[in-house]
Amino acid sequence: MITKETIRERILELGADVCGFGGMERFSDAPENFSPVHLYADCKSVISVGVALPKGLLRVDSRLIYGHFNEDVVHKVDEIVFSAAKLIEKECDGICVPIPSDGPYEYWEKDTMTGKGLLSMKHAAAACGIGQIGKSSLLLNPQYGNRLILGALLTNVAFESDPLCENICIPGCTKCIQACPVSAIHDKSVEQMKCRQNAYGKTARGFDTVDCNRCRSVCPMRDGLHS
Ligand code: B12
Ligand code: SF4
Ligand code: SF4
Repeated sequence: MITKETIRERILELGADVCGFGGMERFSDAPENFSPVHLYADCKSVISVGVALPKGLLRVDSRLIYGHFNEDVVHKVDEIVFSAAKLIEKECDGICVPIPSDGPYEYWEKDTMTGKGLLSMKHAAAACGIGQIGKSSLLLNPQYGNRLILGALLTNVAFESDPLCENICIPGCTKCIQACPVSAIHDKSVEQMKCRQNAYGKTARGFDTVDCNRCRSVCPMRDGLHS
């Protein structure tokens, strides 16, 4: 069986910028429906991956350019976790379940337009030592700031958890909360209806747009710690 470090190297070669490992002890506080074992009963470890958007995408109007690549990278992350799942099944004689990076998901409250992912990728990434959730409700990573698109796979192979990551959300800073045009951000979570109605639209031609990413673009940590 290849080592955890070799698997990490191979996942980075597949195109991930970051990769972390977390055992089930890291998910003991997760609500039952959002625990990895709820999706896959034999899960022993979660492997979280992230692909960073280029810094430039947070320096232009978000509607078309950012909107397009934000969506595009979600598919890239899905491809990485799919290939990584096959790699681990082959090299470690384990079983792996790649999880969709964004949609589809089942949970939907129509009245409040509230959806919940099959697995919260931000919580999974934090549990795997990739970052910490900031006041914006986005994951902040010391090297890539809030620019990571996240994905994860579940496996029955038990890997040792990586160390948890430092929290780089700035004490006393509230820029993301102040910048939200619809005051949707409270206590590290987001009122989904307000955000959805403000942030997503279509052009006259029918192309999807991302009309707002202010909580991401105004963050002094958007580029990470050492930019
Ligand atoms: C639904 C959704 C949204 C919703 C809700 C966002 C949110 N903050 O949760 C809306 C439409 C508002 C949204 C907007 C955006 N989103 Co979005 N979204 C998702 C999606 C599909 C599901 C997230 C989810 O389930 N949220 C609901 C849950 C987590 O929130 P909750 O009810 O408060 O959960 C509680 C409990 O369930 C519990 N919990 C749940 N799981 C666990 C696990 C553990 C271990 C513990 C302890 C607790 C716990 O803790 C929570 C707090 O009490 C994820 C993809 C995914 N599968 O994760 C992307 C995702 C969160 N979105 C992302 C992005 C980029 C955005 C936008 C920036 C897009 C844009 N406009 O440019 C905005 C940012 C808004 C913001 N400030 O958060 C990225 C975030 C990347 C990052 N670096 O953090 C994700 C991860 C997509 C991806 N694959 O990369 N999004
Ligand atoms: S994307 Fe825009 S509307 Fe949604 S929480 Fe961030 S700042 Fe608010
Ligand atoms: S804008 Fe400030 S408060 Fe919000 S996530 Fe970034 S550092 Fe934290």
